[in-house]
Amino acid sequence: MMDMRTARVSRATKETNITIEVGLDGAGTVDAQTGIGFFDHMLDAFGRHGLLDLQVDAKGDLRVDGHHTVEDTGIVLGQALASALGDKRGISRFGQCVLPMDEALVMAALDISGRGALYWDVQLPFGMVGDFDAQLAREFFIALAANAGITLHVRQLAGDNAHHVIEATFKAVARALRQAVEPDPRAAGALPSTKGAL
Ligand SMILES: [Mn+2]
Repeated sequence: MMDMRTARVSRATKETNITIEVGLDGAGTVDAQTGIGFFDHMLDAFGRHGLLDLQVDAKGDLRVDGHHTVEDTGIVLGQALASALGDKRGISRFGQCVLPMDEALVMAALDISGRGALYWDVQLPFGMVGDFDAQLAREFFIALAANAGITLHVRQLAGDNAHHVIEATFKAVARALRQAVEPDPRAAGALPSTKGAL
């Protein structure tokens, strides 16, 4: 049995002030307060379907727009995930999910590689979903992948409703992440890498 893998990260700039607590071995209990209702809805889905315990307190310069708040939340969540993962011994490392949500179908595949990068093929329209700029979904995942040190592929296979496509994206990444951070019972605590480092 691994120790509880949790982290708390705070980050303050002239644009945002964000504190995130995450538990990888959680129950999907989420309290997300970002001032952007649709983004709170996405973080709620992310924690619930990733079985993360997640607290997000983000105060950003929403008088400008949501960009800094969403991007910086991705940075801090990525840092918190990396910290909670610790030395990464015994994890499954890879995860994937093809997630349907009504007409939308989104694939996520990820590798907790230590090399953070997003490979994104999702066709989202310009414009808002509620109070959330649809373009910010990509910005969030760029920041998350870079700061968590995960190789993240996200690919839209179908879908034309922006709410569905974005929500399917968050859920697919969450399910893939849940698989990848899960302890591999056959690994006996070893690091899943041939080069001895992740
Ligand atoms: Mn929804």
